[in-house]
Amino acid sequence: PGFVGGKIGKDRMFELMDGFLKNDPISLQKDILHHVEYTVARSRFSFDDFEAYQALSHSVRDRLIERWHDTQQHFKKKDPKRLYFLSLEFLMGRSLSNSVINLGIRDQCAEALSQLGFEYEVLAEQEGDAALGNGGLARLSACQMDSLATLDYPAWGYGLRYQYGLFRQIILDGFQLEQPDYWLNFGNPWEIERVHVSYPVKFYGNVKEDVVNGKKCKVWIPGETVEAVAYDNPIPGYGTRNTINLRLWAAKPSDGYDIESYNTGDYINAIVNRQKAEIISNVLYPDDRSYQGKELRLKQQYFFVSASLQDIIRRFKDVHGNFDDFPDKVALQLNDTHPSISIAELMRVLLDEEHLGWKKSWNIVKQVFSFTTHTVLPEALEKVPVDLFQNVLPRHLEIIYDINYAFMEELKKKIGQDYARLARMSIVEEGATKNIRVANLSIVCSHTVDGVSRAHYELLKTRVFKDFYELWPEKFQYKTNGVTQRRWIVVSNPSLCALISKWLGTDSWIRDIDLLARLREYASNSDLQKEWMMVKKINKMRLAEYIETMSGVKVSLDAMFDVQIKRIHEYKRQLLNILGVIHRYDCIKNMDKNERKKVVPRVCIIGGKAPPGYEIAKKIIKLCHAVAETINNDDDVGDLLKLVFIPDYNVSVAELVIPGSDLSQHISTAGHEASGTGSMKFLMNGCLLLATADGSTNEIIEEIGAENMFIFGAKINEVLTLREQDSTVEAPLHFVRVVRMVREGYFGFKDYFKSLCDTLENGKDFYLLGSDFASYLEAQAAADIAYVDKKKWNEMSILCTAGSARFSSDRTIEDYAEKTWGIKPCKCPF
Ligand code: T68
Repeated sequence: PGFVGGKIGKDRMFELMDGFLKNDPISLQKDILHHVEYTVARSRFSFDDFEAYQALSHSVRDRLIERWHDTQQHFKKKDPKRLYFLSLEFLMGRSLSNSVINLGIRDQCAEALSQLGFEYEVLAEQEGDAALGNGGLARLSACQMDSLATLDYPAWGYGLRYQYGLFRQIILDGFQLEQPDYWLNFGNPWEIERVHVSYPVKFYGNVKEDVVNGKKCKVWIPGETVEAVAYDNPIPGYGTRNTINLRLWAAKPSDGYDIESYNTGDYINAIVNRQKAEIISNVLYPDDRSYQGKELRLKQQYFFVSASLQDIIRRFKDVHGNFDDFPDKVALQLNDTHPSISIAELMRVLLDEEHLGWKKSWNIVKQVFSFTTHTVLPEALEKVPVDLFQNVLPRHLEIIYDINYAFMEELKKKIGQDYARLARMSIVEEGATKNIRVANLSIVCSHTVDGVSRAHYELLKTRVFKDFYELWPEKFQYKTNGVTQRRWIVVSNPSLCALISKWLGTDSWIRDIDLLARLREYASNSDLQKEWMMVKKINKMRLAEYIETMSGVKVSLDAMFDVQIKRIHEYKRQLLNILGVIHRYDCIKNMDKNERKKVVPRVCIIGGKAPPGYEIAKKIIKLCHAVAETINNDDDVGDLLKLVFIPDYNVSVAELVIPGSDLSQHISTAGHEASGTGSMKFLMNGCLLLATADGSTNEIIEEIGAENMFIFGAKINEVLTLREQDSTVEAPLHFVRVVRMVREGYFGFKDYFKSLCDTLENGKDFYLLGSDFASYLEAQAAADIAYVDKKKWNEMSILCTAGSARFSSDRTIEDYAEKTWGIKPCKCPF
């Protein structure tokens, strides 16, 4: 469509608008003051930091909107194949700093503000953290959106606009308490409400037979309808005009809702009932990896999937007369199984609404979906009880049964009467309660199944999805995860960013990460090393101040900052870390004065949220606090050892902590972390890794070299055997001793920690802390030795950054675009 601007014409319109917004400091200043007065509605002579943040954000938002419009117009004109990234979780964190960096207006904003008497950094700190996700999976989605925009791919993200994000973690007497995160309280300048983009989403009811055009078909008569309203979040690329969209859906009562109550005159109750519709998008489920049987969770999944597909199909039909081209124009990416009902939903739309018939519909469906799985734990695979499905989505259940029937028939032809294998592969799990296995549905109906690291892929092939791999080996691939260097170096570590650009003589690495490898040449250059160390020191100072504010503990900058930040889970083994700290403490206590002089001082930092219902994880947090209380108040130990827990870990906290770390721990029991992406952020920031050979670590070893890391512990293929031996092999004495200290109440709370100790002893040590303990301590000792040799340490640190290029999400996304989605860049002209 051409220009629709009324009678005045395009040129006059531009004149009136004064062209595009300008990015010099004066123009920015004018815009900021304009927004202070007319958007924030404060006097331009009196506004505070938060109001200045709001006005600045709106000024940045205006610029995002211009680019967003141009990009969408361009996509529309070119009509390329588009990727739709479906994810129930996005951990975006803050948007201001990221946006100004990607728009290339950071310095201009800072200058504009400073003349107005404000400091850019202070304003950036005013922003809350958008935490619409749990952990790795959700932050990965955010990093991938940044790469999709930067690399000019015609892509959109779809998700849910939760009113409550991931709970806030409060620590009271060392115990975790959860508080609601009502993140929208202070407004959200980064979203655009689209009151006119809304779709009805149906639930419950029953299915009837009907005849359309002389052909039998099914009609779903819903029992409830809820309206999905779009909120658009512009995602700007770096060094490009392209700005893509993250469309999040909010639930609103539908107009047709409960008409009967109105008619019966029960006006107040009718309104109250209407309001209940909003519950669907109220709250993000904290990941306890067991949503089985939760009706609201299923409704959330279907709600966002149904609205997204209606939107996608409408956009497609605007341009295309029939569905033949659909697979050439649309790629649908399933971020884990959470959006997988979209398979049945697309099938339903094509069958029941477009009347394309089974064969044609199925032929389309199986060409458009790709599925990425993020877990190795079989118990984390989603299942939905058939009864629940039947009640909430009766027509979808029928369709899934039909898909399964066809699949089982095909399978029998291939493998014969191997009933055990047929039962394992069936989408429907038979048993006391019948379940839909969502992963099986996703594999059967997707053209590609991706793992998130090579090790993960091997486990998928040989264990988790072995039956499916043997049937369709060509479907299985992997794309090792990556993180965006824009957020994790440029935004969060500006000093390092400047240093890298200075030594490379260019800042092109921000878009072309492979250039980082050239730092290797200078790894032993003493000038670079000096500057490198200075940058680390500045970041450690910032972190030390934060630690003191949050926990009251003063830490020495000469100490090695040793960090483990991630969700708390037994398999991630924060407990191993704490037991290691206890061992270190115990050793120091038993040293004489001279021996103590040789100890490398450490600040051990742990942070992360435990799922609210996960008792053992919560006990680990409490243990950390109890041990910290003892160590940090022991004058005997002083600066030689500190243990601190950083509360309410989130994206913004990570941005502060990672640049200030010397060493970071990624110590999951081998074979349990599908990939891990925290390690990549530390690596980029020149922080050394102490890690097990799990998930993506194996690939990091290939890039950095084991000699520049501290690798320990059992390998993936040793874990099963070790587990069988566990009850017969004695745990090392050091291990027995530290566990006994906890068990016998050295740190207090003896009764409370009993069940935690029980997970480690008497053959129950499932995550193999005992059998990995000795080699863990060796790796820690090696880190101490390396830290003393500053030259060596700096060289290793530089080599970490230099070797991190492979772990940019730019590489991951290019791989997906080419091998899984079949999409090409579509660059909006400047
Ligand atoms: C993580 N998974 C993996 N899941 O644990 C991690 N799960 O190894 C990997 O690097 C990362 O995904 C990215 O691929 C998760 O974060 C969840 O958060 C989750 C949420 C709901 C239900 C199940």
